[in-house]
Amino acid sequence: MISEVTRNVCGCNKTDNLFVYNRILHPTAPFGVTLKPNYLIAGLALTLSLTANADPITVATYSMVDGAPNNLYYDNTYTGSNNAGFLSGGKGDLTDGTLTASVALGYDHWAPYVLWDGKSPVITFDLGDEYTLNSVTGYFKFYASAAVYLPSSVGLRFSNDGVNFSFAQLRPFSAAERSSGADDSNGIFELLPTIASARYVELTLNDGPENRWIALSEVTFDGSLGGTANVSEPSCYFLTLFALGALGLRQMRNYP
Ligand SMILES: [Ca+2]
Ligand SMILES: [Ca+2]
Repeated sequence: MISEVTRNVCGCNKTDNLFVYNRILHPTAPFGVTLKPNYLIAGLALTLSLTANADPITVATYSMVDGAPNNLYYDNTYTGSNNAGFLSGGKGDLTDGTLTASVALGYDHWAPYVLWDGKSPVITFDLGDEYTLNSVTGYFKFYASAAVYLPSSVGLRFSNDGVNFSFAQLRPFSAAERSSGADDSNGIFELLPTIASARYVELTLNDGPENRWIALSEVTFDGSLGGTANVSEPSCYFLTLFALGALGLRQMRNYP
């Protein structure tokens, strides 16, 4: 399961990092090379450098089809234009910093959320510049007794020009995740399966089998300014091991 607590800045998961950490504690680097402490420190610094520099990203604008035509289910604070229900050029409920809110007291309390009924909304976020993304977090609401559910999955695509999208990823929600929340509990989930770089991030909230409501209050992004080639988690992991191995080989040359 991918969750926000198992992903670090590098995009490697904690199991991968634990393995690297053990390699450092027990200094037998790849290729059977034994590392001296100064190289271990250098390797550790490199590992840390790969896992640093992730900060919250301020979304410039997002566009999407507005929520269900019912008062508070709209994107009530949206600042951009509304063209027959298509919102563009602004920000609103999904980026206003209100991550969660209780709706236990009734329908009047859904304002912080955008709700869609029986739809699979496509939301395109413009981050204003290209970032290497470490994390995309979605803040959903569970309320099964009011027919509010998680999506079945979230599709992700990425772009630097806002026109051509690629590097498609899918973040499915398991049955256990979809049934994990009681009424009015918050479904806070990591949505990014694999580290990616982009200026534009398109999320498709795929409607669940219930074909009913999805309620979303916020989407947050973490990463570092500047793009890299889209790399996978194993690539990240092997890059770290390769660096450690290279340091070990250099040590062999210096200390025959
Ligand atoms: Ca919000
Ligand atoms: Ca709203």
